[in-house]
Amino acid sequence: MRIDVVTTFPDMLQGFLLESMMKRAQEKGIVTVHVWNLRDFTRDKHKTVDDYPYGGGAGMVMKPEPFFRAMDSIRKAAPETGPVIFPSPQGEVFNQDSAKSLSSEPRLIFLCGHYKGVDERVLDGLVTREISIGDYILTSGELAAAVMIDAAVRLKPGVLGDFDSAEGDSFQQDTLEGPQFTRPAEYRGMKVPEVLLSGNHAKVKQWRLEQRIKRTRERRPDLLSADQENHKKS
Ligand code: JA5
Repeated sequence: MRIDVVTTFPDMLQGFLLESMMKRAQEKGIVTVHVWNLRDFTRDKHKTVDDYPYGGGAGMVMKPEPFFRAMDSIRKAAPETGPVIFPSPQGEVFNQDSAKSLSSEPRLIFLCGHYKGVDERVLDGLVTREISIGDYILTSGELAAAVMIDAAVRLKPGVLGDFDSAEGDSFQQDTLEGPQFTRPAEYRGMKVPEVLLSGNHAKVKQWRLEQRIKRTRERRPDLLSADQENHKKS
């Protein structure tokens, strides 16, 4: 999979691309990421990427030309097709199904906005998916793009080891994770639940399922289906 990101703040992405899962995915050759600086596609001395809004009003709007020129270069650099994503609170809301759909694309292109927004012709002429990562305001699209990239890339075969494979994750199984403990068995008076020290694997498994369901019922009852409630009884 090839990922291209167009941004006025390349450094906002570099850190996360160089660490942890994203680093390993690139080392294994499962994904290649190219970060493009939008200012490299300006043609004026001051590398201007924004301008005043037609019709007036507060805030600046990102100019269309640098985005169109960047897309010309990106498409020339690699021909693979895939969605052109604009992170925006106006978009469809991202979830684990969205992550799965992105993870199976051969190519992802993210165009990151800043300031008040982007000239509508960028959305009409270049963008194929406008995606929100939730109902809150961010200053720019980079962090939202990073969230979507992380969620998608970790689902690609071979990125996670067998050990922490995505199979058991929350949402993959529609319940939250239960509590986890490691040594020591007692710390500052706080004890690890007895069942986990018992060595009884059947009891441990049943306890963990109960804990997941209890936590999900308390915190995210919207996730709980009748199916999982039935599991508990059996
Ligand atoms: C702001 C110009 O879903 C949360 C999001 C907030 C936000 C996103 S996604 N993009 C932008 C942006 O501001 O491009």
